[in-house]
Amino acid sequence: MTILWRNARLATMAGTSPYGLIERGALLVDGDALDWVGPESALPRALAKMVEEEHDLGGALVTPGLIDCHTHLVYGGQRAREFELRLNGASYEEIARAGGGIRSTVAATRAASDDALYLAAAQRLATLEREGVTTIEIKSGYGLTRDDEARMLRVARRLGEQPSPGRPKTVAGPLGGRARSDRGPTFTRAATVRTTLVDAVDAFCERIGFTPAQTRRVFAAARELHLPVKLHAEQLSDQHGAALAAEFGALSCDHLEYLGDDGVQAMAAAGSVAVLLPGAYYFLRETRLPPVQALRDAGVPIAIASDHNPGSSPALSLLLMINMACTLFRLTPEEALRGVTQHAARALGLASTRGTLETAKRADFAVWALEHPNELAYWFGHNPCRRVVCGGVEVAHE
Ligand code: DI6
Ligand code: FE
Repeated sequence: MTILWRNARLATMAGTSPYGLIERGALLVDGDALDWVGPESALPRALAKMVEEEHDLGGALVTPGLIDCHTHLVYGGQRAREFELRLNGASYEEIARAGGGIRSTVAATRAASDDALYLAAAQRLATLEREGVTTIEIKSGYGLTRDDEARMLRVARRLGEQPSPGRPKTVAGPLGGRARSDRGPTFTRAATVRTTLVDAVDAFCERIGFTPAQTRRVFAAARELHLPVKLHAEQLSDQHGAALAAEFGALSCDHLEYLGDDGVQAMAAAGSVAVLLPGAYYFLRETRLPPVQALRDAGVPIAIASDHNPGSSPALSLLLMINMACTLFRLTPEEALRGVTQHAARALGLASTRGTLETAKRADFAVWALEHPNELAYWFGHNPCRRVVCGGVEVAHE
């Protein structure tokens, strides 16, 4: 089926012009891919003849489908009580050390059935999708035994591959098999057994997570399995995790509030993406800002994600993260939008097929009741997304 989506203002996010804007643009979709992208007037006659269905978008803004490149969408329970404790004076790290925090989510996740995990995550996913998200990464890491990690990963795969009726075509991005606490060796075996469930390996390198030495062991195991790595690095302290991850050619290093200049340079040399997570910064009431200007100066691509998780970022709006990346981290609206499209795709190792509107990439895009892409950073608490197309198929929303 060849479908023409025409009369749109396209923010392709390709090339170097602002937002890759194309006025009165058109997208020709063949199956799940973009067959042609450009100004409507330039559509070659031979291609125009092949059009079987046509949609006039009435001048609406179209962007690539948004990509949430760092989430922990699958877990049991929630941690509102912990939020209360923090507001009564306890710190995030204190709660973790006292056996709450991450460990309480591990217990709730182990206790939940597969279906309960699936249903809760599917609802969260539907919320993200309604804002134009077409690709997400889901990390495991709340199982911490071989079987429980595999269970989380199977639920994540099911979210991507078996959409429920009426909610067609959700695409799950790479799953981060991810590890935490002092259980590195256990996790490593889990990854070994279940490589078909894992697209990348992540770890939480922190005083309350893996030590750098344990992280190195996890990464060494990932390398043997030819799996790319990424890292929760320098969120609460500088463990020089980003430099370690860069040694392994990390796809991305995420959080980075405490990243030092050595880390910035190592990431630049390795080509790693800096994934900034304003939801976690905000929800933990962090005051130390990630070194945005140093990352820019070094030419490190910056992505933005929700980090959706029950402890440090129960956020289910990538649009709000775009706004917060601008207000809290001082990204420009264009940088923030590249952060959830082009650079987010790169953080997942999917830059060749997703993240921009270009010929031969996947037909993933969102239609907005907006005039200009800078409005995606401007409004907050408002969802101007009108239509979502994922893999060439329009996603129906109730
Ligand atoms: N990812 C993590 O592993 C921690 N923060 C983050 O961004 C822990 C999340 C949690 O508290 O459950
Ligand atoms: Fe995270």
